[in-house]
Amino acid sequence: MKKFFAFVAMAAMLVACGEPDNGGNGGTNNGGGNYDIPASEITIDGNFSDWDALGDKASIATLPEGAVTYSQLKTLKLYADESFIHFFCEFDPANTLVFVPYFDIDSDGFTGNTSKWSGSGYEGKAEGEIWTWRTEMEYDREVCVEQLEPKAWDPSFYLYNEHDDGTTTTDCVFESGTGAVISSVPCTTKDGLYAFEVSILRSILYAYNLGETFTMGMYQYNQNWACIGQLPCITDADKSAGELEYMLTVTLP
Ligand SMILES: [Ca+2]
Ligand SMILES: [Ca+2]
Repeated sequence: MKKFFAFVAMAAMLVACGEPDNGGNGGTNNGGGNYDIPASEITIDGNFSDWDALGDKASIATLPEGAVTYSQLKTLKLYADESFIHFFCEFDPANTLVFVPYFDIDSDGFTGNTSKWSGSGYEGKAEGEIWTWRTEMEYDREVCVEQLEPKAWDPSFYLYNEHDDGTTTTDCVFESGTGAVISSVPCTTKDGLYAFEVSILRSILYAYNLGETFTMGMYQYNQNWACIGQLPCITDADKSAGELEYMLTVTLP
């Protein structure tokens, strides 16, 4: 639980500081946070030529050839600089509701939650909707009935905690709406695909105690919270052959 309190303290400190200033990043500031944000090689503007310019400085995962379990997420790019962890996603938007990045904070595949990638176990995640839906009440619960418009991603952050008594909990440590995450609204790219780009202020991840390198992967969920996209991923044939599936490595400068 030590991490939890450190995270909340950092969040409170960030919310308390400075005047609004998006600096060189110039993106959609989702919430009410006030930060001085320095310039970055990635500008959150829905123009992805800055990602092309990064070349192999970015870590990139693409959908492999062959049958895969979840196929709607086509490309994931990750890049970290002194201030931000940036990501880019290109995806088939059909029935999309939520994107969730997972962080293997200790780069140890045997610690944390190992239910998503066989070679990586995550301790941190962030959940945010990327599309609006019209909802209706069905009996006593609200259900998504019509996919409407894309929207900027504004997640809440969670830690997966294992306790001494053997139980596990997933605890929210940082709510959405702080402005510490800057996201473009998904826009069309090619062949019916959409893409968006995001910058996460590294300061809000300090309580995750990220090492110089860590691993990160992405899930795309539909309106019923069923997975429809995953990167990185390996083919079903490679899974059957016993290969391990790893998340993507990110190196912090
Ligand atoms: Ca851009
Ligand atoms: Ca781990």
